[in-house]
Amino acid sequence: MTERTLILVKPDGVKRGLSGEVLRRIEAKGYTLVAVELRKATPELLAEHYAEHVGKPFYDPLVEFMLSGPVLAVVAEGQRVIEGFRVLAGPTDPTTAPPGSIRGDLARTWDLPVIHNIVHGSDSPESAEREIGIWFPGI
Ligand SMILES: Nc1nc2c(ncn2[C@@H]2O[C@H](COP(=O)(O)OP(=O)(O)O)[C@@H](O)[C@H]2O)c(=O)[nH]1
Ligand SMILES: [Mg+2]
Repeated sequence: MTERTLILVKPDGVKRGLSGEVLRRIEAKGYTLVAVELRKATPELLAEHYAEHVGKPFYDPLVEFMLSGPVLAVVAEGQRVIEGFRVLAGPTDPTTAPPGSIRGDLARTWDLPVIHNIVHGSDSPESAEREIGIWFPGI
């Protein structure tokens, strides 16, 4: 069954000129781009997007980071794309993310209050539906 996922190239990725590289990897894997838009987040939008993290110690730095520049918001489509993009992205910690993954190849650890790891990808069908509704209402 075809499904859709919400992907963000975070401000670190956009600033470093890696938007095209992330899109290239999504397309090279065989997924279809449904929507691609350079966007400026807002605190309200991020409170919805990162609802599961509100109140955690890294939440405020995470919001500040996500507001530090534009993000590339993407909807991609394909069989098992939610799981598939999480594998393309690699685990949250870029130091131990395997080479070959976006985070493993393109990100590293810095002495910063929040992890800079290039991309966000929805983690379940429920998250994907919710997040696509937040970033692309009406799609
Ligand atoms: N400083 C810090 N940042 C974190 C931590 N966990 C997550 N983050 C940041 O918050 C984002 C959202 O966290 P999460 O949903 O758990 O990870 P993801 O699904 O792999 O992006 C991550 O991508 C990181 O940018 C943490 O333990 N410490
Ligand atoms: Mg997450």
